[in-house]
Amino acid sequence: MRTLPNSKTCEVYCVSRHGLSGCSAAQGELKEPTQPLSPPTKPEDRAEGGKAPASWRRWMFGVLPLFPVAAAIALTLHFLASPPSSVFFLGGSVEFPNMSFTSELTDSSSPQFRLQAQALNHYFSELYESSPCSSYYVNSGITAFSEGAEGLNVFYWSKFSAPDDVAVEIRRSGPERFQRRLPGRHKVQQDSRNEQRYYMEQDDDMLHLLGLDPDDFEVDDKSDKSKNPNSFQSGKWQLGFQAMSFDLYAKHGSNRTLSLVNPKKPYYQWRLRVPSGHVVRLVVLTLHGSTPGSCTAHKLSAYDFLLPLQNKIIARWCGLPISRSSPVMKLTSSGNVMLVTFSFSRQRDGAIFKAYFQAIPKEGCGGSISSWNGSISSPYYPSYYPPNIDCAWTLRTPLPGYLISMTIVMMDIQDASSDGCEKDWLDIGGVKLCNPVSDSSRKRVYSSPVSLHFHSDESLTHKGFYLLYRAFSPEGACPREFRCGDGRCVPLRKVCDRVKDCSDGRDEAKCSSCRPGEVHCGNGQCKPQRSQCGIQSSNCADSSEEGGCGGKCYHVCPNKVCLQKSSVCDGVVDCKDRSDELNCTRAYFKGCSSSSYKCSNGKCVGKVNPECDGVKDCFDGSDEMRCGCGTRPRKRTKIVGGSDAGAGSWPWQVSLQMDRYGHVCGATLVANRWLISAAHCFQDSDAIKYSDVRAWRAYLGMRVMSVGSSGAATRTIRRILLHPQYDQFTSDYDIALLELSAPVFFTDLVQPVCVPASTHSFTTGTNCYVTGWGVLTEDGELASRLQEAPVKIVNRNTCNKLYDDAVTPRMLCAGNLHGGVDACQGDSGGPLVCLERGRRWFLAGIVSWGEGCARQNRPGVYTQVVKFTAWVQQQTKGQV
Ligand code: 4AZ
Repeated sequence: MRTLPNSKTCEVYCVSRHGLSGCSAAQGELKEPTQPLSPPTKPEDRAEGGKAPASWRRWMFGVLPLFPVAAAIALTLHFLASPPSSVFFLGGSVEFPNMSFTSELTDSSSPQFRLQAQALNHYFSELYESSPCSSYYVNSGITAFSEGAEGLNVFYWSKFSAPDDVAVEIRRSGPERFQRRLPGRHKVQQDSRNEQRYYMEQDDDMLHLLGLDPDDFEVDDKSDKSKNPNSFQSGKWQLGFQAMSFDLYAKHGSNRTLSLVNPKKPYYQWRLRVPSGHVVRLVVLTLHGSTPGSCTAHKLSAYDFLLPLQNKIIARWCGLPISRSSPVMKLTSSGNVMLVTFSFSRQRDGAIFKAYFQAIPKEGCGGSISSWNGSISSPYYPSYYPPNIDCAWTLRTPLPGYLISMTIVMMDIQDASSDGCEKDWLDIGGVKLCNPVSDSSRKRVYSSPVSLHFHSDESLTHKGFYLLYRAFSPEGACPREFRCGDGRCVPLRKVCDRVKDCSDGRDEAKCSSCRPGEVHCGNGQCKPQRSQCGIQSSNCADSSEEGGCGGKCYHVCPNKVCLQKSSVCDGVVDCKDRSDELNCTRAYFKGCSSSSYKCSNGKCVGKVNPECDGVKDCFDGSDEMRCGCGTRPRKRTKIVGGSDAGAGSWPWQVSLQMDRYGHVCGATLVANRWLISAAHCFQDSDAIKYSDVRAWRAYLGMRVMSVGSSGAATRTIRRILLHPQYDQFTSDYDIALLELSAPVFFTDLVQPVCVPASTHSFTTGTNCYVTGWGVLTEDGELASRLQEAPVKIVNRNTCNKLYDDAVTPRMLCAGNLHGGVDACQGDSGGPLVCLERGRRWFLAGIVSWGEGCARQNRPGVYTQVVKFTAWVQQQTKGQV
C-alpha cells in the first residue's frame, strides 16, 4: 500500500533479564537489545567443535546412544531454566493522514476492509519483526477503522509473549514509559499521527470480543505466530463463535438503534462511529432482566475507544440501574467513536437492552463569562460528561463592586467511594470539589472574577455538575437604583419608562402606567406629581390621588412636597424654605432662628459655626465644651485619585471588617464607644447577613491594611442602630450608629472627630477630605494603605441637576466636577471631614453613593451629618 510509511522504527519495548534473551539489561530494566536474538552459545563449545572432526565423530558415536536421555534431560533443564512466559496485548489506534475513511471500512466482511486490514497487518508484522525485540512479538490484528480528523484512524492490537517479569513491567509502567526509556527509539511514524497505545487488561470478555480464544493464552506460546494468523490474514475479522459484533455509523441528525432481544451469545459488541468533529451520544432506553448489583449476571460497558480497554470505560452497569423512567442513561464520548459491550452468563429471554446513539457536534467548553446570572454545567449535562476533558471558565460580574453567589444544584463527578478528588473534579476559586459536596460548599459567595476548572480523566464518567450563579451588590440592594429580580441594578430614571431594562421586566411591572414623578389619577390619567396628599391643589381633577392619604400629610412645603408629622420639627430641614423647622413648639428651638447656634442654657448665638472654634461665644461656655475632638496629635504634615495618608493623619478613621470578607466599609469614631457609618453597609443580601453585629469588627488607628494588621485597637460591635427612615431605594437617611463593645482609649492614633451642631454649615467650596481604603479605580482593588483625597462641597442645586433630583435634603455632594478624585466602593460609611476655624476637623458627610467613581460631573454623594446631629445625640444619650 503506497500510503504506508517506509521507515520502520522500533515500536516494541524490550525488557530482558540477564542472559536469557538477546536484550542485555539488569533485571527489570528496559534496554535496547545489543545482540542478535538467537539462543546464547558458549564460545569454548564453538572452538572445540570446529577444530577436530575425528574426535568429534568419536565423540558423536560415544554419545549417540545417550541422545534420547540427554535430550530429555536438556529439555527438562531448559524448561526449568526458562523463565515462565506470559502473553500480553497492547492495543492502540493510529491515524494515517493520507488515507481516507469510507463507509465500507465499517464492515469487517467487505473487500475494502479485508484489503486495508491485510496491508496494515503486513505493516505491523514487518514493523515489529524487524525490531530488535521481535522475539516477543506474536501477531497483530486490525479490529476497526474510523474517520480521523485528517485521515483514517486504525484500531489494532498486538500480541506479545515475554518472560513474566517483562510482562509485569510493561503492565506496571505502561507502553509510553517504555518508549521514553528507549534511547533513540522514540516512535516516529512518518506517515501516522496521534498514536495512542495502551496495555490491554486481558480477560475472557476482552479476548472473546477480539475474536480470540482464551484457551490459547494460558501457556507460553511464542510459537503462536504461525499458529493463529488466519484470524486477521483473512481480512475479515472473525469473532470467536461466542461473541457477536455490530458496526454502526450515524450521520448528524439521525438516530441509530442498538437492541438485543433474546440474546443467544454471551458477548455482544457495537462499534459506534459518527463523523469527525462530532461525538457519540448513547441513550440507553431499556436494560431489563438482570440481577441488580451483580456483575456476574451481566454487564453493559461503554468505552471511549473501539477496543475494550479497561482504562477507557466511560460507564459500566452491572444489573439494572435503579431507574424505572426512560431513558435510563445518556453518555457522551470524547471523540467520534464508542464501543458498547454487553456480556452475560446465561441466556436471557425478552428485551434485554435497547438504546440509540446519535452524532452530536463536538462542544467546546469553558470560556470567559460576564453576566448577571446564569448557569454553568459540565459538557452535555445532563448527559454524562465525556472522559478526558478540561474546561476552564472565568466568571465576572458586568460591573465592578458586585459579588457572585454560586449554588451547586447538582454534582455527580466521581464515585463516592473514591478518595479525595483525584480523578474528576471541579475547582471553584482554587477549591477542588467532587462528590459528595458538603452543604457549606454548595452555596458560596465569591468575589469577581472567579475561575472554575472542570477536569475528567480518561475513564469512568458521571452525570457531571450544574450550578447557578448570580451577581449581587454587597450592600444587598442597589443604592439609588432599582434592583431587578436577578440582582441587576438599573438607574431610577429607567423605571416605569415603558422600556424593560430588567430581564424579568420588574422595572416596568408595577407602574400603574404612569412615569416616575407622575401620579395615577382615578380617571386613568397620569399627572405630574406636585404633592400627593397635597393640601392646596390636587394633581388630578378628581383629587383621587389623595384618596388614601388618611391625614398623612402633616406639612406641605411651598413647592408642594408633602411631609409626614415625623419630619416636621425634627431638627432636619426638609422644605427648601426651612418652613418645616420654623415655629416649632419644642423648647429646643424656641427663640432661636433656624440657623443660629443654641447654647446649653437655651440662648442662641448669631455667629456661624461657633462651636469649638477656640472662642467662648455662649455665656455658659457650652460652645467650647465637649471639644476633645477633631485634632490630629500625630500630624506634622483610595479613594480614587487620592494619595497615601500619613500615620495618624485621620485618627477617627475606622475600618469595618467581616470575618470572611475583610474590609467592607468605613466608619468614623465620634466618641469613645460610638462610631458613625452608613446604613447601607448593614443591609442583608441574599447570601450575607450584614445586619448581624457578631459578623463585624472595628479596627481603629489603622493605616496599612494587611493580614494580621489590627491597628491600634480592635473592637467588636455591641449594637448597630440604623436610622429608622433609611430608604434602600433612594439612599435617603443613610446613617447608622455603631456602639462598640467596650470604649477605646484615645491616643495619637485614635481620636474622635467633632460632630457638627445641627446649625453648622459647610458652605459650598469648603475644602474637605474624604478618606478610606476603598477601591482605587471603579473596577480596581481595595487600597492597602489609607487614602486621602481633597474634595470640595458642591452646590446642592448643581448636584441635583446632575443627578436628576435624586439628592435629598439629607444628602450633600462633594468632589471635583472635572472628575478624578472621589470616594468609591469600600469607602462607604467613612468620613468626609472639613477643617474649621479653631483647626478642628468636623464630620460633614458619610460616604454614601455616586454614579461610578471620580467621573466628570458625577460628584460623590454623602449623608449630610448636620441633619442627624439631634438623632445622634438622642441615640447616644448625649455621649456624642
Ligand atoms: C459604593 O459603592 C460607592 N463615588 C461609594 C461612593 C461612591 C460610589 C460608590 C461615590 O460604596
